[in-house]
Amino acid sequence: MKTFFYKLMVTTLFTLSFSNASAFSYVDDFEGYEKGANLSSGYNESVTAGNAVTFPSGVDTELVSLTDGVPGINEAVPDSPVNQAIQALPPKSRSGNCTQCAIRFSYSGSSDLSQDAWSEQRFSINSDALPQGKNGLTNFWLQYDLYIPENYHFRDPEPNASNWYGGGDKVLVVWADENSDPIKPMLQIARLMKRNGSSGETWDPDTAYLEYWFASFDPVTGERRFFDDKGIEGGYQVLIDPVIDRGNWQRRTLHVRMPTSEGSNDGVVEYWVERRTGTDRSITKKLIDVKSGNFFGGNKNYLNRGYLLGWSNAGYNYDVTYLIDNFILANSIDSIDASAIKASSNENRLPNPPSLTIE
Ligand SMILES: [Ca+2]
Repeated sequence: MKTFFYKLMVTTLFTLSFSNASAFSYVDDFEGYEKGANLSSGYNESVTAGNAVTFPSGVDTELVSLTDGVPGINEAVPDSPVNQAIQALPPKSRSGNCTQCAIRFSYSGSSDLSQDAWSEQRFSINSDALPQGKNGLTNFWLQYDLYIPENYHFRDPEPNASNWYGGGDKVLVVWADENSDPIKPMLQIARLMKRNGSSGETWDPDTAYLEYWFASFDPVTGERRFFDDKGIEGGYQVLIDPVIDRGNWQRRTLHVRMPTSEGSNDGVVEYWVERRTGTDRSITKKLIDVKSGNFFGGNKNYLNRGYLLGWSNAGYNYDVTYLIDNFILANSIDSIDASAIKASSNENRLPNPPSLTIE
């Protein structure tokens, strides 16, 4: 299989150039893996040698079947939403027994406000899957589904702090090459909570606001430079709205196009969240929209690694479990569900049906 894959790549390279026709696309709905497999310890690499993307390590992640009920989630989880971009492809042949399978992320809660929490899943592009001379993707599309449980909460570990916002919990990080090298393109998306006001009033409890930054190598100083570092001033974009997101799936999509040169300033960063994915009440909003990025990465002008979720500075009062499914990493918009990046014309913030009252 691996040999065949290699030959296919070589043949492709001889006949097509990477820029116009050599599509890179990896999709994974996690079906057919072994139920309960520990993704934190390299399980995926052991069963998917030759895959274009592997999930080499993580923290407190495992593969679970939604049909069995998910440990740590009390409610019945709605089936993973269909992603047409995955559905259209032939199913992967795997020997495991997991159906309606997804990655479970377990965060441990504590009544101690100083206690952080941690769960994450790393992913990495297999260099064998790239054309010779390419180390990563300069046009990077990442799409995945995230389930936000009914007991999701976002506590304030420092309720007496004077900053209006706090937190900084990791949501998604992507970068080039091994993490030990600090000077390389690296994009981090995190989330902030809105703290109590000066007179003790609470604003938007449990609402998560987006913050992000993008750093790359500065050829002038030889140091890391931050292209963008947007927190609360970045438009007050809501990442998790507890009223509509609890008990639902979100389809999240990140697009990064690296600048073509140091002086071109044509880098792109875009990020969309589709809420209530898989229902007839889905709504989509674009949370990041950058079209003039100057984050050229020099000889590392690409992305090839990342992790999903990650460290929670705020921690949790009690255990919270998230799910991720329908993972796509590609170099073309053609490989993702493009319907999930069409912004809705209005933001229908109707609550979920169980709490809707008609008078
Ligand atoms: Ca699945």
